[in-house]
Amino acid sequence: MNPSTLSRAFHVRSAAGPDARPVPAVTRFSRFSRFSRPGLRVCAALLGAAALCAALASPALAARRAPPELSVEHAWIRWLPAGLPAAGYLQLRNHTDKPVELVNADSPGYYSSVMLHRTVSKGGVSRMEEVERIPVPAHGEVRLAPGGYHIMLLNPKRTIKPGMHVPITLRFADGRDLTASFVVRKSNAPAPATAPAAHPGSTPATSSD
Ligand SMILES: [Cu+2]
Repeated sequence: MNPSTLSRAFHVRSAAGPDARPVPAVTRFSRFSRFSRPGLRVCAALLGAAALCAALASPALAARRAPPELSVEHAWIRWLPAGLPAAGYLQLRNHTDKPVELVNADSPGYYSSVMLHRTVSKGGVSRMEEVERIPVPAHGEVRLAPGGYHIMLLNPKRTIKPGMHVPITLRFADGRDLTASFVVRKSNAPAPATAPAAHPGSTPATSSD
């Protein structure tokens, strides 16, 4: 122990109060000589704590690895020039035992108005109508695709171009929400091929542009 260490030890002991006396150096060294047994006990305690931490962490790891309850695939936006309304499409899967309902969507920072729409054809005439909810059956899926359900995107807040990725948050009747990244495609681009129902996977909840 060098002099500065000793002086620090003395200082700490003195700070305990005016009556506190510094421990003689001999006593301190004798403590070091007996350090091996308490040291082992400390190590054992640390190992026990590590094991406890691992046991506590494993449920969290399992939860992280669990498949998502809802997932989005093939999310894309059919883009039109000059800030015209665009439509968002996706394949939405419900992996739970209960049906869910998509009731809203928004895209803050990208579109100031987002609605759920459906294209309906009557007498050879197609028109769009707003829908309050889009049901997704238990262990089932719904496809939002041209000619049917879609997310209507109006009044872009910034310039949207093909190739960009736009985050859209899907809001469900039970309070859940899911943000997916929609790739912007030209208006004449074909719809991406949708996967069969058994195909696992999801769109990460991230965005970039
Ligand atoms: Cu529409």
